[in-house]
Amino acid sequence: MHLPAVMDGGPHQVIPPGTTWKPYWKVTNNAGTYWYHPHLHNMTLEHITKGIGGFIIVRDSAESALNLPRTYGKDDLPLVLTSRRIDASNQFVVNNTAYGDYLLCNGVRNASVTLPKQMVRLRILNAEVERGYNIGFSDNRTFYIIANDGGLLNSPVPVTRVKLMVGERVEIVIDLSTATLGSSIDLKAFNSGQAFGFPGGEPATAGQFGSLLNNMDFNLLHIVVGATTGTPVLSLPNSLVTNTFWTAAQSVNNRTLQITNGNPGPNPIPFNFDNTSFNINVINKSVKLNAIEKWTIVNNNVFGHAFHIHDVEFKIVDRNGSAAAVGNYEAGWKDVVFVPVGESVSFVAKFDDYADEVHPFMYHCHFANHEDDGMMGQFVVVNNIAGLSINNTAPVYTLFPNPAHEHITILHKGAPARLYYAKIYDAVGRTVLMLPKPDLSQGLDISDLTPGLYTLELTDDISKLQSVLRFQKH
Ligand SMILES: [Cu+2]
Repeated sequence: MHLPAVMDGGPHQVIPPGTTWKPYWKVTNNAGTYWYHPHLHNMTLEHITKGIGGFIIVRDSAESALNLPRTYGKDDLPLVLTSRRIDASNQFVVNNTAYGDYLLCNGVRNASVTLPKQMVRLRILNAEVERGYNIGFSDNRTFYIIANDGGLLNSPVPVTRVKLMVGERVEIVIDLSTATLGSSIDLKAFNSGQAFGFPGGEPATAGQFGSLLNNMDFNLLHIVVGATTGTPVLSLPNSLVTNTFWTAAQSVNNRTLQITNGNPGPNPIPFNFDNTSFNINVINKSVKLNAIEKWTIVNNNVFGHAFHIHDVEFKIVDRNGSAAAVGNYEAGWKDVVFVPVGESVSFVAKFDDYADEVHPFMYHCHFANHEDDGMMGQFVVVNNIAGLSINNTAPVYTLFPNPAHEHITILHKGAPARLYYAKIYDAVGRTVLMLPKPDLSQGLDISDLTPGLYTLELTDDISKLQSVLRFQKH
């Protein structure tokens, strides 16, 4: 999502046990289907496998003005697709497993649903570790793509198949209005016979890159046609929204990232960018606030990858240097793009609104195993204003009342302090509260804390210098 980096929850934002982290932001993304999950480095595969994640469905006035199915659970269903391997103790296998053996749709095996005899919208997320899906229906019918990762397309795109890689979302509409009541149809992955480099096309049925679902067609969701609802949508609008995309000609900075092999050796790191594996202490790229940039991801490696970038939605402008090679199924705003083996993809994005020299945003392969192994980098968006004088002394804060019960007021020169971050530690040094950019106009809310002595670590919003104060909660 487009939000301040300090609210983004990247690998830097560890939430210790027993701690509450309170990010907040104004949602400015287009209406669309988004999702969240933890981003602790080296832990993404395990966290996603164990099921921590969820959808964020954004609505807005442009989408609401259209005659589209949007009744949640009736004619508008989010579908999270993934698969799991299960061990002899009926536990999810976490280690050395790129592909599961059993497909789960919204956490259910052999999922089935009754959908009304009318236009129905499916918001599909690929939440796999690595597997891609070549999605279609058992009767090979035409369906309509209405949205990519970052919102509605200009107009519905008719297809019979759409490839969905890890992290990607697609909103589709299917027309069940002419189907026979009680008949059924299957949403399927047509994954047999894919070109080499399609994740899940490998022939093996066991081992790290094997799976009982590899290189075959399998069901995602069994659909039974039920009765029409009271106010059905029976046709699709010819046009949806008018997107204004950034163009390659507007780019002020072109970057190229090579997908490369990591260091071979006893503990090999399979993939990275520009021969550099992720290092939490290294900022890989610096982008100027408001810059429009073109990034080209070149994959002269041995397998396909799903490139994802935080903060922005981008427009794919070429594949292998050809604008015509960009599919109309991926013509909208995107934040994940598949880069097949031996190919390159260019996209253009504008890095607006949020500058922060301390907290970075991430870019990475969205295959969780690749990301965990170091196929990730970080960038800061910087706002270099000439002549800006940075105060490099820490402000002196006033704290009252102290002891306090509900709220504690933090003032700097008589006004509410402007903080980049506030952290509260208990008497034994445990972090209990982490507050990025807290609004201190009403004071700091300490009502949830148990009585005791606390340490307050305040990071100034301008100088980023830290001050430590103590208070008592009664
Ligand atoms: Cu990858």
